[in-house]
Amino acid sequence: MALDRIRKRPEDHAGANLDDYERCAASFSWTQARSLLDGLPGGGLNIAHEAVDRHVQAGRGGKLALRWIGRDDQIRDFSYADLAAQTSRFANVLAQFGVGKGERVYSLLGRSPELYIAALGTLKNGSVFSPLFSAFGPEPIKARMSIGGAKVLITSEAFYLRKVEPWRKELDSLALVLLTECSGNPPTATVDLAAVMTAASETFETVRTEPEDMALVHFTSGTTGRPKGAVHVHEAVVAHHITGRFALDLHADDIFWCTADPGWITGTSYGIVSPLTNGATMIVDQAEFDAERWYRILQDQKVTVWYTAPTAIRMLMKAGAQIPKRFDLSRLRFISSVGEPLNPEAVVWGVEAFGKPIHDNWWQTETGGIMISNYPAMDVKPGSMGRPLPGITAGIVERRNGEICEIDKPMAMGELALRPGWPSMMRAYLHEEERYRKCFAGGWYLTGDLAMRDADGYYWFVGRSDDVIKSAGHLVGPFEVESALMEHPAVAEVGVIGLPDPAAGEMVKAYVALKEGFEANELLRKELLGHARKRLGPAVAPKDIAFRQNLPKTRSGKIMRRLLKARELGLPEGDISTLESEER
Ligand code: 6R9
Repeated sequence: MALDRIRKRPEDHAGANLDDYERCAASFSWTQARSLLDGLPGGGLNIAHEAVDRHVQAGRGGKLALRWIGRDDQIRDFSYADLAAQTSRFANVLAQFGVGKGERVYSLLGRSPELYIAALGTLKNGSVFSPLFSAFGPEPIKARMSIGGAKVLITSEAFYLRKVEPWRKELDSLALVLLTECSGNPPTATVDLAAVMTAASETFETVRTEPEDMALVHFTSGTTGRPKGAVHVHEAVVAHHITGRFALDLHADDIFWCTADPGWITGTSYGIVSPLTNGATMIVDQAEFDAERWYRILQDQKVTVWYTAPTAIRMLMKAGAQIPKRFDLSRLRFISSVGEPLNPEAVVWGVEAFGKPIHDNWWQTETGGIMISNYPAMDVKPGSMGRPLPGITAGIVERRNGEICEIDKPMAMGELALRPGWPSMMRAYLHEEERYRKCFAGGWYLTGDLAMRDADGYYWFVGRSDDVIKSAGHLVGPFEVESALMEHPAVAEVGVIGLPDPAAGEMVKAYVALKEGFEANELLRKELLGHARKRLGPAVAPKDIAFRQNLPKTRSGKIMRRLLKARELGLPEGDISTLESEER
């Protein structure tokens, strides 16, 4: 079924927060958005206060804040008052160990209640929270913790022993390791979190943070170099709050399920902060994707707003549109997706399976919150990311004679750019002044994505302007993968690219040239795959490796990933004027 527009009728969006896009965008101001929140006495602002304690102080402490569903279906409920108490305990634990304002607290946890408590407790203590994805292997963990100067790590005993302990001594800054799921006596130089939590007090006065104080560091990947730590400040909460209202249509009586892991920024901005500041009930599922399980959660938990990702939607599509028919999904009011291109077929499939379209939206680790979105009260054009949030000015730009110019022509391709100044914009890449500066030109923040805007102001994603890979929603930096493979004694050179994959969007593939004396065979291929998986973890490691005698390189010796990709896919090779002659 080809559909160029899914029309919205008034009954489709009765009571929506954003009931008239044009009017709302015209009258919007960030000052007004800020006035929806409390603030701390004397002009301070703290994300955890807005997410949790504000509701308790206003008499809403009994409301269910977080329902956690364990892998084995065990349920643990936390009211806003429970969350306030638990996060205060955690803040007290940090304070007792001398962890202060601005110091970095990392998590390496699956989606356990401790992760959510640690995130908010860290912010209460005025410290900076940096969640790592638990599917990372030791290398990505070590790189991110050393860039950020981690002072504290909270992780499970099993993760600690496998992924951190072997290199811990190399990280001088790491003073405290708090362990969950301790099997007995905690290993040397670690602390059993449960024991210190029990002993800690349930009251804690939120440390006074200023709007511009650092709150969160989320790591993202570029084409080259080390991972980039995008710095977000407490002021970001203004954007988390208002974009949740507008783009996800969050209301206080919603039951909201964001399926993202907090190790990815979506799982923090919208899997912790936004639903809580909006006073909703949020669902967290510890288990990994499973089609039946997901429909059952939507049904049993009476989920009203659901925020997920294209890879998951494609997997649901694969399982068939008949399965959802077996479940009562009548409470589901709004479905939304982010992270990769959402194919028009998926939007239309949503209508078939759920009786409503899936609303795509676009943003990045750097933007901290949703920037472009489809809204309840706006027609959906399947395949389009929608229109800028109120308060956000977007444009399509190109570089002409070194100057950044806006392209006004409908459906002309250029780089997607945003006018800086919204509250959740990153304030820096940690210790990477130059890379940060390069993101801005001509009064724009340049996103690195290529896009088009149509005559109605809808944005259409075209692709990325760099070599970063988006696999199952996660950004993978080719350089990080190449570096891990280069450590293997057999590897002389390596180029890593993303190839189209029907489920994951893109699949990481490495091309390896071997050193003299090594033979390209299946055994070595498997060994290299295993080596990469062990170092990098399953979320980052290549799924496939091919041997090449020579890799295409520029005259300056850089591997031309683009050319590798074009050749693999049989596409035109484009400009190869810088290509060093190669023996094929
Ligand atoms: C939130 C998040 C950002 C990059 C972004 C773009 C891609 C995100 C998209 C999308 C097409 C969408 N991306 N949303 N591409 N359609 N709706 O994903 O952050 O992990 O930093 O990735 O993801 O390429 O630049 P992050």
